[in-house]
Order: sequence, then structure tokens, then C-alpha cells
Amino acid sequence: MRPILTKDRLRVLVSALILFLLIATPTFPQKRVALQNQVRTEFLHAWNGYKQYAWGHDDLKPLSKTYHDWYAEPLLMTPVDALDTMILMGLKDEARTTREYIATHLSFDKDISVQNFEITIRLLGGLLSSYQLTGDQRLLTLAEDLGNRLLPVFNSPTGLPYRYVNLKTGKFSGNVTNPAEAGTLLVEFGTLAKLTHRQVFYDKAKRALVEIYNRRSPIGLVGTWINVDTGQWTDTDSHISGAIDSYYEYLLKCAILFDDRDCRRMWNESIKAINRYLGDPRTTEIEVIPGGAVSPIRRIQTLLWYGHADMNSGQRTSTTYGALDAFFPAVLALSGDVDRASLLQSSSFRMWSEAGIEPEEFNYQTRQITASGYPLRPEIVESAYYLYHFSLESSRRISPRPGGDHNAAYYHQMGETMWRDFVKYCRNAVGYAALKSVVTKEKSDSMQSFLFAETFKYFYLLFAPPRTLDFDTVIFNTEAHPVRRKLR
Ligand code: DMJ
Repeated sequence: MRPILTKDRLRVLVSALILFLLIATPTFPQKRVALQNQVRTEFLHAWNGYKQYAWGHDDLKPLSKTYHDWYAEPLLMTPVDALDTMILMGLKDEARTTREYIATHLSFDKDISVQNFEITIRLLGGLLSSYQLTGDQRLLTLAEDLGNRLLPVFNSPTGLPYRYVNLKTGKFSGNVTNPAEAGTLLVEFGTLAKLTHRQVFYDKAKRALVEIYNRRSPIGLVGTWINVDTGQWTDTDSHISGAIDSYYEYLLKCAILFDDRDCRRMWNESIKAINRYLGDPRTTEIEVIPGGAVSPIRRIQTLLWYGHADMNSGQRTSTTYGALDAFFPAVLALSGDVDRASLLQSSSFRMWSEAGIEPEEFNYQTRQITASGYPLRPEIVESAYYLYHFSLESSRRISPRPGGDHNAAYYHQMGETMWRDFVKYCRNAVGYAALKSVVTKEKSDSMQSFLFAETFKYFYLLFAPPRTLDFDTVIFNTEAHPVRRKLR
């Protein structure tokens, strides 16, 4: 009789056990706690650098150890962007003093012309989120004051917002905008409307979103640049990258956050066109060594990318994908399309792995880096966090998706790799520095506030216990400020 445990079977069993341990290790609580603590420590490292060299200003310049202000007067970009992350991390003392400083020093009564989109996602979003987390009425008062000062941007013939507005005089400028800047306002303005009971905020921001959607091409795509006065497209390149990205994100998020049926319909229509014309599945042959085998076998692997196409013809215009596009797996997962989301996340991670940290832009056809900077962007981490969340959730359901647990561990592992690369290449003595080039790893003198609002936050949430933030009760604005689904 043949023995039950032959040598070959034993080898297969041992390989399977090793694989299981490799996959299971990242969920080992101690390791996760250590990573979570590291993220908090590194957040404080960068925050202390900001406090020491840039306090009261917008951003720290981490190489020259000085500060950068966006405009002639500072608007406390870093403190406002960082506050809700501190709260989530349980940094109570820092959060208390930062909140106090913001409440007593931040004023929007300034004769400066600001970029509506950036101010909305960072400051309005940050103030609203921190208000909801703390109940500090002063933050809501600041948010409403800011909202009032931004409103003149919507006074255009089309309802599309101008890009800039003077906070004191209300004078607007910038009559060529893009879908992202016009359409990434409703989470914040809509939340402000609910909290202040002033519908005007909701209506103006929603109209902007609808006006972009109404100008989609017959095949359902939008372009990159559009004239606010005439409503004519001035650049018909279509993609999910910067200048369009968060327009799509807000169609879906506003459908969920406000239960807005128009947004739901616009999302449902848009995603069909995105998948059809921008989606670019590619098959490639890879070598794998199955557990227990000695020699590799060739296997066909499908990679999914999203490229560029002309909004009218749908013809492919370029095969580039980048750090900003890497937000899309999160949005796909939130929409329920976890399969496409996980395929695309693998592609993003492939892009990250080319140089050990992700470039701003990558040609997936030629595998060349076409823009080599890394300004500390969060999107790929955000998507890892969403996929981790949905994998975990599906593994808890009665009829789980096959491999749910396995996938959650996989996203932890991916997150851990990215975290170690991020620290290795971007950390310096006083904070974190953007990279001029992911190829040479040369640093540049910039540490944008989204490092605190987003990059550290998503790394932290990826490693922290799920109870740290109840995912299903919030919607993150595009700057990672969580706002409550049930508004009060
Ligand atoms: C952030 O300000 C926001 O996430 C925005 O939507 C896109 N770019 C940066 C981060 O990369």
C-alpha cells in the first residue's frame, strides 16, 4: 500500500504552509500594531518639523527648513488638513492645541485671490470634518464664513465655477476650468448646506457637477479643459487622471452621501463610458512557480489599466497612467466593482514597483516612466485601504467571496511594502520630502499638506483595527476628510 504522506505530498503541504504563513503574517496583530504606531510616530516627526520651522504658515519646506505660503498671507493649510488625522490617531493634546490655534487665528477676511477647488477640498473639507469630530462650533462658523466667501465663483453664465476668487472682495477670475475643479465641490458645499440649513450651498455646487455632465460627448466622456463663460471644451482629452479624476469620484460619493438620485444616474452612465473607452485590459505572460513545483510555468495574466482617449471619437490618445489615477480602485470598490478595482490596484502596484516608489506618470505600454516626480501622493494607499476594507467585509459575510481574508492580508502586505519604501526614500531630518525623481530618489523642497490629511491617514487606517473608523458611516472627501453620512 502507498503511504498517505508521500515525499511529494509532504513538499506540497510544507509549501502551502509557508505560503499560508506568509499571507497570514501581516494580519498578526503585533505586526499591525507596530506598523500603526510607526505611522503615528512618523506623522509626529513631520508635524514637529512643521511646528519648529513653519508654524503659522501653510507648508514646511523640509530641505531648506523654512516655510511656504500659497498666497500673500497664510491660510493654515497644514494645521487644518492635519487636524482630523490627529483626532483619528488619538493624539489628543496635539489635536486640542491645533484646534485652539485654528479657532483663534484662522481668518478668511483677506485680500487674496484663492483657488476655489484647493481651498474647498483642504480647508472647507477639513473644517467640516473636524467640526463633526469635535462638535466645536467655532469650526463650523469658520466653514460657513469660508463658504460665503467662495460662493461668487458660481456667478457665471453657465453655472460652472470660475477657478479663483478674492476672499475679501468676491472678485472672480480664471474662466477656463476642468471637470475636477468644477465638479469636486458638492461633498463639502452639500455638507455645509445640511449643517447650516442653507440650501444655496448644495444647489450651486450640484449645478456645477451637472453642467459638466451635461456637456459630455455623445459617447459619454468628458474632456480636460472647458470654458466657464461659453461652456465649450477647449481640450477634449479624456482620462481619469488629474483635472478630471475627482469629478467622477464625487458623482459616486454624492450619490451615497446625500442619497442623490441625479448623482447616482450620472455615475451609472459615466462608468459605462469610462470602462468602455478608457479601460485598457492587457494580457501578459508571466512565469510562476506553483507551490511544490521545481520549475516555473508560463501563465497568462490580465492587467487592467485606464488610459487616455479623445472624448468624441473614443480613440486612444495615450497609454499613460499615473499616481493620480491610482485613486480609481478605491472608487470602483466603493461602487461595488471589487473585481475591476483589485485588477487595477495590482497595476498601480506594478507601477509603484518599477522604481521602488510610484512616479507621477507611467506609460504602461512601453513600461517607461514619463514623469518621474513623487510629491508624497496618497492615492495608491487610499485604494489599498478601500480594498482591504471591502475584502475584510466580504470575508465576514455569510457567503463570502472566495479568498476574502486572503485578499485583506494581501493589501496589508502591499501597504507594508509601500510604507517601508515611502519612509526609506522620503523621510529626512525634519519631515518628509517630495522626490524630484523616483529614479534617482533625489528629494525636493516640498511637503504638501495632503501628506497629513491623506497619506499618513490612509496608511494609519490600513494598519489600525477596523474599529478606529467606522467606514460605512462616513464618506471621505477627495482630501481624505471624513464627513458623516448621517449629518447633524
Ligand atoms: C489631493 O489634494 C487630493 O487628493 C486631490 O483630489 C488630488 N491631489 C491631491 C493628492 O495627490
